[in-house]
Amino acid sequence: MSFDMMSLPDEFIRRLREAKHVVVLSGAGISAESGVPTFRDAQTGLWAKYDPQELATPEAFQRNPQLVWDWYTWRRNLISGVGPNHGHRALAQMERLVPRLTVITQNIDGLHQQAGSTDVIELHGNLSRTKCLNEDRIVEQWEETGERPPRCPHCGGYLRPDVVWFGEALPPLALHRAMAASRTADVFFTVGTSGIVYPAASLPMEAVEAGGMVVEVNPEDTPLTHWMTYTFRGPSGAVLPAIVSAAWSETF
Ligand code: BV8
Repeated sequence: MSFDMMSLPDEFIRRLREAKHVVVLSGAGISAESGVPTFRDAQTGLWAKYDPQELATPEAFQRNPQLVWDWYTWRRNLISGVGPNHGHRALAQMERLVPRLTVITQNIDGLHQQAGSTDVIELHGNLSRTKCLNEDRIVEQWEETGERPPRCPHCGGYLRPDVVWFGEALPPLALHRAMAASRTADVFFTVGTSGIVYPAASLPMEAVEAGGMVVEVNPEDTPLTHWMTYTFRGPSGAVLPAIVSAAWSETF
């Protein structure tokens, strides 16, 4: 699906070109065109009968560690087979065209970094990292005995993915940096997020309060739409490249 560049208001383009600091809050939607199902889309196959919001909790891991471990293994294998899409790459390109661009992502797929973005704040962790449930420290190697979840080589406790589950605190430094970036954003994009999960969904309001221009890139309305200066309805893989072309076409 193409996106009509002509529908980009001149005022939007002017403020984007003049921006000293652009901030992007991304959600699962930006990875949809890479083939990664969004967090709230119906899950496929074996996992269709599970609610991701139920599985992504310490309680679920406590109750059935093997089920939760297997769910994340399925997701890790799915992510290992995909790459960044035009939306991720447009943000990596925009980073080279503005003085400073910070990507704050709720995603755990590492696709922004693969696309070339260098200032990425991972609010909810990263599925490529594994940590010990007891010691809460990253474990890079362990003995594969076939037991699922595998055991920590230091203490024998269960290993778990290094992601933030519902009811768990976000990494304090990541949240602090995300709040600080949002308060200094001249332009704040939300891209591909349903705006349901907190405290991530509170970040656009930080930008609004600080006088930033807030822009939603999403195919449908969300609870954040109300706050937006501009909303561009379409897939991020089409909208973001159109924005970069419209704002910096003379550089191509
Ligand atoms: C916490 C990692 C406290 C795991 C995830 C108020 C304040 C604080 C907390 C709360 C609060 N109110 C409620 C809470 C509790 C809870 C919460 O927010 N619940 C919600 C459901 C109401 N928050 C928490 O528990 C957080 N922890 O606050 O702890 C605390 C403090 C101190 C000490 C102890 C505790 C932790 C939240 C993190 C949870 N972990 N992920 C994993 O991935 O398995 S969140 C999960 O949802 C994913 O990370 C996902 O990214 C995130 C948000 O979803 P979206 O990214 O928006 O994805 P979604 O599918 O919903 O939407 C996709 C969008 O894309 C759609 O709009 C769609 O239209 C669009 N789209 C589709 N195709 C495209 C597209 N867009 C563009 N292009 C396309 N092609």
